Amino acid sequence: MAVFYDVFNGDADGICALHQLRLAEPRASVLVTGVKRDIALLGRIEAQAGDEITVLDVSLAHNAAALCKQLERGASCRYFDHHFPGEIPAHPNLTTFIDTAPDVCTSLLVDRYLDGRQRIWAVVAAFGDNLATSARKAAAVLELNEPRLAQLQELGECINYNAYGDSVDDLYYEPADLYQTLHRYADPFEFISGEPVFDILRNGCTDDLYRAGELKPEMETGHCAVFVLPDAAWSRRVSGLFANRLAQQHPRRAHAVLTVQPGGFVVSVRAPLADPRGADELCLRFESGGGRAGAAGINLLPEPAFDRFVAALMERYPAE
Ligand SMILES: [Mn+2]
Repeated sequence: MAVFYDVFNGDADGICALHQLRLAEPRASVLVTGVKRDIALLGRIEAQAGDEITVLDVSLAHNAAALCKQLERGASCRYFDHHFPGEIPAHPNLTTFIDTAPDVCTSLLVDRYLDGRQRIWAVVAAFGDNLATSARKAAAVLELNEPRLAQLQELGECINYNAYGDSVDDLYYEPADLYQTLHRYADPFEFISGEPVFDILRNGCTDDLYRAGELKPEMETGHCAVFVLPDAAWSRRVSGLFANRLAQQHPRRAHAVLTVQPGGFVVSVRAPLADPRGADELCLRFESGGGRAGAAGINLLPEPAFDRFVAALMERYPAE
């Protein structure tokens, strides 16, 4: 019997993309996911002829070799993503929905595919990916009032928050479990008002953001700022959301949030929201760097490279 594999990023965009798709096309499937940083997900499966793989919100560039193996074995694959794909393999069993425009996320691509049938979850995801303008645009037809939109934003942020960590040990919930809990709710407002998992995430998020908010920037100009978080589980959980919050508070400034880890730092970069460009270029100048124009990162910046990174950030986002 054919097996369905759902391979998705463990962040809000990945989870909401799959949620939309499986609300529209219910199907028992094998779930393959992990923390946000776990992106080499396709290598974890061995699909056979006739099996169907759906991939959501993980870069094809990091999965191309594994994807080709699955296709050669006779599996078929639908691939939805908004990260830089590298060269897209040409294969009759591969269908791609890839768009790297800075104002789309994978859930908005799935929304396009579904003609907006589960739109509200694309709104949640876009808020989670810090694409508030796109989220509001997508939400227009839903005619939600401002407090409701704010609730969806908080939900997106809380789901997203749960994906950040070095491993699932840092997280409140394994992303596959969070997806399964969420998937019982077609209506996000019921999840918000009735699901204890949401309260736990919201409280965790508030506590971690409070701690991060106590930190002073390591470096700050009118155009960029650097924050360094200590080597702790709460730092790893909150680093992405903290970076997004900084971007919202200072839309003309670029931000780098560095989290200390043995040997160096994990780096999250956010380009200025007012002109979301350059984060990927900056990070690609360092080994293990990658991402999108508006949001990018470096998996391990060695400690001696700290000054070089700060200089590169200031050079990319100079004071006029
Ligand atoms: Mn995404």
